[in-house]
Amino acid sequence: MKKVDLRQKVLSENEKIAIANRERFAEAGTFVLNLVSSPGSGKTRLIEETVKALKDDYRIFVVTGDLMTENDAERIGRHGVEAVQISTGEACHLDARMVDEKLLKRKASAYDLIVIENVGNLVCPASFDLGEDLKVLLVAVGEGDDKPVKYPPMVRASEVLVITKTDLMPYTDSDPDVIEENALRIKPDMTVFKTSSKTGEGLEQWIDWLRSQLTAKKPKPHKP
Ligand SMILES: Nc1nc2c(ncn2[C@@H]2O[C@H](COP(=O)(O)OP(=O)(O)O)[C@@H](O)[C@H]2O)c(=O)[nH]1
Ligand SMILES: [Mg+2]
Repeated sequence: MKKVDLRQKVLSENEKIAIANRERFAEAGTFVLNLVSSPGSGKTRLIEETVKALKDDYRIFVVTGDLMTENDAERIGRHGVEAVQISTGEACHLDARMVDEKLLKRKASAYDLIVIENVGNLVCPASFDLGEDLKVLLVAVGEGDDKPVKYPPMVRASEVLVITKTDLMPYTDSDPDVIEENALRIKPDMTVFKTSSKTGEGLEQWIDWLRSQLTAKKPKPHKP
């Protein structure tokens, strides 16, 4: 009897849509980030800080994914940028079709930067390309310095590591340098930032890097 690999089929369907999404973003010159981490590592908070820093210079759209609630989109929407929630129900990740559906009514060319906050989970989102330019992995101080070596597929899938909540260092036995070393053991060419959304530490470097990426994708953005 012939065995059919259903998982492979689902992934290829996702890949097709991801390729179409990526082409659309490339045509529009829209830079797209896909933020992945455990629940509570500070994705929404980092997006809030990013939006505050960039919203006067760039047209930004945020897509947030969670199983339930519109909380994150509401938090980000308060800063005056467009934010929509995808409630995945029981799904542990966003897929390319969900992102495509959220963008159908909004032309990608209407935005310079799209930030996608994936469902909090260090496993499933690694396997699903959404058509983004880069996956950004967040690991918070205090969540376990060995997280990168426990979840290597997520590290391999990500180009950037943001070590968050550095302000918590005095209260934990966690060391951001150890988190960084563990990630670089899996993927030596990762770009690494160490940030605190509470004190602002390291945010300037993150924002400067993001500006350089935006300029590389579209040299002359339309101001909002
Ligand atoms: N002390 C501190 N708390 C933070 C920082 N970033 C996020 N938090 C808090 O950590 C909790 C989870 O953050 P959130 O952004 O919702 O995480 P998400 O689930 O990854 O989106 C919230 O109470 C945040 O206010 C930080 O840099 N320092
Ligand atoms: Mg969140």
